[in-house]
Amino acid sequence: MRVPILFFALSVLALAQDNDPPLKPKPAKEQYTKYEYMIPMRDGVKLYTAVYQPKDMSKKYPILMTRTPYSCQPYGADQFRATLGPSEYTQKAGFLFVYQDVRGRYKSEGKFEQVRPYKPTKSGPMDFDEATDTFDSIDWLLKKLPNHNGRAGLWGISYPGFYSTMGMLDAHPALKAVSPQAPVGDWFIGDDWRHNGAFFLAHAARWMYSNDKDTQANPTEVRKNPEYTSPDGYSLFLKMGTLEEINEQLLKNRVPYWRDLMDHSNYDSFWKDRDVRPHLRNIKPAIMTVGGWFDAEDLFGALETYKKTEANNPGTYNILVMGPWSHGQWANGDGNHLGDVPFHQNTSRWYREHVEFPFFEKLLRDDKPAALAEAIVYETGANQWHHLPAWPPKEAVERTIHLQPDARLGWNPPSRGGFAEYVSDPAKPVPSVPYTANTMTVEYMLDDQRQAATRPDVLVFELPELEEDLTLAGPLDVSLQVSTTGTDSDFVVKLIDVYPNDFPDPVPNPKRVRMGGYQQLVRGEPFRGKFRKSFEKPEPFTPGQMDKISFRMPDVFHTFRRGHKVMIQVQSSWFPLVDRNPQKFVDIAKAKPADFQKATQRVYFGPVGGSGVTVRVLTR
Ligand code: PG9
Repeated sequence: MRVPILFFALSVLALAQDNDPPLKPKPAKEQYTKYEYMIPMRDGVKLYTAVYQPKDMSKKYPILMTRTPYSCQPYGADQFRATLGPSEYTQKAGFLFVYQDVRGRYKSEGKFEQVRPYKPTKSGPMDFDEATDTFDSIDWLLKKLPNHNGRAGLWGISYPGFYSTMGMLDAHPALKAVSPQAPVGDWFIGDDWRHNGAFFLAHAARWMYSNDKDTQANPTEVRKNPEYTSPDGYSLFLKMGTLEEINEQLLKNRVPYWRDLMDHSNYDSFWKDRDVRPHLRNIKPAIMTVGGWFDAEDLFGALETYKKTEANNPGTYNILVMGPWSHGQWANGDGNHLGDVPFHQNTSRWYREHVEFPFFEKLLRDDKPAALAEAIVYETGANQWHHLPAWPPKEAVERTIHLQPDARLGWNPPSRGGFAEYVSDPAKPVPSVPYTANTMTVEYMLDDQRQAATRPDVLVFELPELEEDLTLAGPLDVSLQVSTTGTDSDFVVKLIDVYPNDFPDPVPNPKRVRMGGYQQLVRGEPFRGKFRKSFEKPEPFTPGQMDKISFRMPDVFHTFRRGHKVMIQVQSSWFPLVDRNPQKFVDIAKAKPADFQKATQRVYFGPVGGSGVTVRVLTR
């Protein structure tokens, strides 16, 4: 919903820096008393809930709850979390902070289900889902806590972000403010495990190992990290081989959730039941969705949660915050850089103080919305916050960047047709990062792509050096004409900001990074070719025959500065970020070593029906 603040039309808050010393609230134990409860749900199952109550009982406080599958530890009424609530600002202000282990996790009773599907129709008064568990918990807290003010808020990052989204549905009337932060939206199309059907191997392997209770003898035990035998994930995963071998060797075939993912290679009801988007209707609380432009896990979910809530709930207070962040980077620290890229301001601290805190404080303590714009969005490349009346900006204009012969890009289709060709070899996939790592790294989404550009199996296309700043705001629509000599193949498309050769290095420069000619990834996504016609019913390619692949990459808000260049790279592997496509039409979860084969890929360009990326250009 458009927030009625007219002066917020495309305004820049250039002085958004927060150079004050960081706020240090009193230790939680001095300001709060902790209570532990087992709260009964409508079906009798009890959920472990910790309440941190301000010691000053002369006032009434709003409830601010988070629900987690990751444990509310430490347990015990005299054991305190190091910090309380979403930030130092809320901790200092005083809320009734509530932490709950979701159904079936750690100290809560019941059976856990990964991203439990929402049930739009309940089978009876005892039937439950995460929405009813949230409702029942708030209802109980309002009856039992002595000094609440009758208003509740809900927040959470990542998996707890998903539980926040669930709490928005059929919400308790006292639930006034919800902030899903990096929430899961759809696990097959763009979040966590699969992007356009391609499996995010390094992330899934680490997460499954650490988080599935079946890997732990004691269900209340803390999370463990995988026992990788090498820091070099590229050779480690390559040597393990197929997905079946990775399951055997790393997970010892003990993680049921991994098997679930492997049993559902196509977009079937397992995934569709977990797609929260169709249910984002009839939303009553105020919503602030928060995400990071470089969130490796749930960027898709954050953008989709905001957009679908906006589209389907015209009267609902619904705002979006997108910063230059990795997964959850907004919650801690200053947020003044990510990887090699500096932001020159304390973006995370600024957000916590000037956006998140007023959102909860005003709605929950004062019962009126804070003066926040509809879209508080950070423009990467130019390093500026904007307060916009809509996202994406309505004035952004669609234009297509066309792939051209001779490694060029152009704003018009080329006058002659042709193709660029490379051999993709699953035995030597393109490394996903230019350094040694055995997990998906938090900064991979803006890493330097120079090493990739040198590979013969990576196509590189460039626009001439920009004479004016070029700002892109909104989604990127990829359309490729391709052929492969195999029967299945991935196509990874990367939009890159190439810095000028004289771009200064950081001072100090402990990592000895050279920023001249840096190729900063702005957005990149894989597409698993067999899903080009349908995610439900994959189809093989006919070897050598031209075919079309089109898909949408998540929004960007990025300015390529004057003197920089726009680059697009196309490749068929991105390893070990994405599992290797055998390039043969098989169920990849069951692929055997002999299935993996080289393929010659062609990407075509031409006056009609060529390849390109449609962007939204913002002129100011
Ligand atoms: N992105 C992770 C996740 C979310 C939902 C389900 C499974 C994993 C997380 O960091 O919580």
